[in-house]
Amino acid sequence: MPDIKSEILTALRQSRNYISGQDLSEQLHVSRTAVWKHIQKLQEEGYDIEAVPNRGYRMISCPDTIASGEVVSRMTTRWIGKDIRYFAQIDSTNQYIKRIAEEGAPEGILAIADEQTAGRGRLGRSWSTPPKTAVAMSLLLRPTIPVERISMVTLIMGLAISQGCRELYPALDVGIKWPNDAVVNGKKISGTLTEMSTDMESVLYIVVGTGINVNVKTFPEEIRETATSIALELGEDQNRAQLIAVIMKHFEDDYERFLKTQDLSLLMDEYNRQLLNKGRKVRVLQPGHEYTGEALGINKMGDLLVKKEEGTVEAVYAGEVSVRGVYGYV
Ligand code: BT5
Repeated sequence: MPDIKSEILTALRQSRNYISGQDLSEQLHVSRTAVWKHIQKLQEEGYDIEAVPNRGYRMISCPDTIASGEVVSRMTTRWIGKDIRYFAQIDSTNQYIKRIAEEGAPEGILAIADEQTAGRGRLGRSWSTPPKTAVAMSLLLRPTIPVERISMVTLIMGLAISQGCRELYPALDVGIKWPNDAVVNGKKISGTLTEMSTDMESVLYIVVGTGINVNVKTFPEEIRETATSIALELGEDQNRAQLIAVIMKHFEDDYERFLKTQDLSLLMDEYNRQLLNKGRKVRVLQPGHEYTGEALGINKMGDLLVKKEEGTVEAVYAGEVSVRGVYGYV
């Protein structure tokens, strides 16, 4: 449930002109004094809110914060992220969601953090989330689908990130590197790690965790060549809360389409249009079975179809293997 603070932020953002204390107090069912106190708190947090006697309040600018009030006030989803847990610093948002999922937390909860001290990638790799410039977020879902279909959710989040970036930043040339990366100019701006807990053959819960380099300016030595950020590519900082809200809206729509068919048949065309590997040479790094071929696109199971040199087409399953571009990262 949105709290008073995020409702005030939503109202200020929606009105282009001044909104009176009286209107706010009626809209939110609290006293004018309470409205004023919340406005003061927001000003202390860095919101530039003008207060003019007899006219009311007007938001001039807001800080680049992903504290829950700011994100909640921008969310337009139906059920995802209605409960947001914000952390200035945490080990890993995926770990946090796993902890609460084990205690029975319901699906839809979104954890977001300004910094991770032990962020993780796929296959035991690590993920860098420097303070206050990146986004680290994890979503708790409890789908009733077969275990082998869970890896498709990683592709859906990859698609939602690419869609969200395209909607907000038309100048950013973003695409997807199968299965989970969002890539700009051949460098990675985002990755997704989906983890699950199962009981015999059913899924108890899944955690979909995403890291996005939004306003990050420097990277650790070992990823300097392969990582970039939205701000570095566009030349100016971007609002992280707005990006989270827009991605979540796309994810919710895409995920609901996925649940209808339990595969990617309603999403694969759009995914393939944004897939950077398509038509390129890739090297498939499968334990004990490495080969090179041309990536054709995904099928409705989310497998990458790779045409080998001798002409046969292999479907590469997202859960177990990596692919590398032969002439670069993509
Ligand atoms: C991923 O793994 O791309 C999944 C990353 C998921 C991170 C999120 S953050 C919120 C949630 N909480 C967590 O603990 N994790 C999730 P993979 O495809 O394995 O890529 C990992 C590789 O990307 C590393 O080995 C590095 O080479 C590189 N890398 C690490 N940090 C990076 C960054 N910030 N930007 C670009 N590349 C990075």
